[in-house]
Amino acid sequence: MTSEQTFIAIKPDGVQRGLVGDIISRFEKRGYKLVAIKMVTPGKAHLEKHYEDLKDKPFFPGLVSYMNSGPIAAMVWEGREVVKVGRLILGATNPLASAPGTIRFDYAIDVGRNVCHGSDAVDSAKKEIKLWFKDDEITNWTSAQQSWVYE
Ligand code: DAT
Ligand code: MG
Repeated sequence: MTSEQTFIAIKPDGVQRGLVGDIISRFEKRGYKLVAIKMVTPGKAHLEKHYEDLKDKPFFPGLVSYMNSGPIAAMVWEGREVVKVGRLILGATNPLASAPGTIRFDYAIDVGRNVCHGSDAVDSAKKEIKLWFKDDEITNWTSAQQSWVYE
């Protein structure tokens, strides 16, 4: 089975609004496998590093302070094409442009309160997983569902 991993985070607004269970459930029900999860408030420097590609954007300071405003549920999900599909489950960056049925359509309005993060490519997923998790925090397990999800 070809497989990959992605970094998915429920931002402070998603945690405060009680959306952790629903967001996890959407990935679980699709058949993806949760291989790492923790609640974390990693601080400004870590968040600036996470979003370093956006450091010149006018919204960068507000983005970092919003991300620093409470705990984040950080996760690694594994499965076939999970990077691309993870982004589809999340929906478009701007919730007002996102498709019905996506997390950002169902639970968000403003782009600056869009509830969740997902890696945008296999390479950035690898970088983000390394930034947010130590190697020994990522589990290696076979789901009992595996042969019911994959041929
Ligand atoms: P995504 O989170 O979909 O990967 P991104 O990497 O372009 O989007 O931006 C990171 C986050 O920054 C995004 O989730 C919300 C915030 N953001 C992006 N564009 C914004 C804007 N025009 N105004 C305010 N916040 C913005
Ligand atoms: Mg991004």
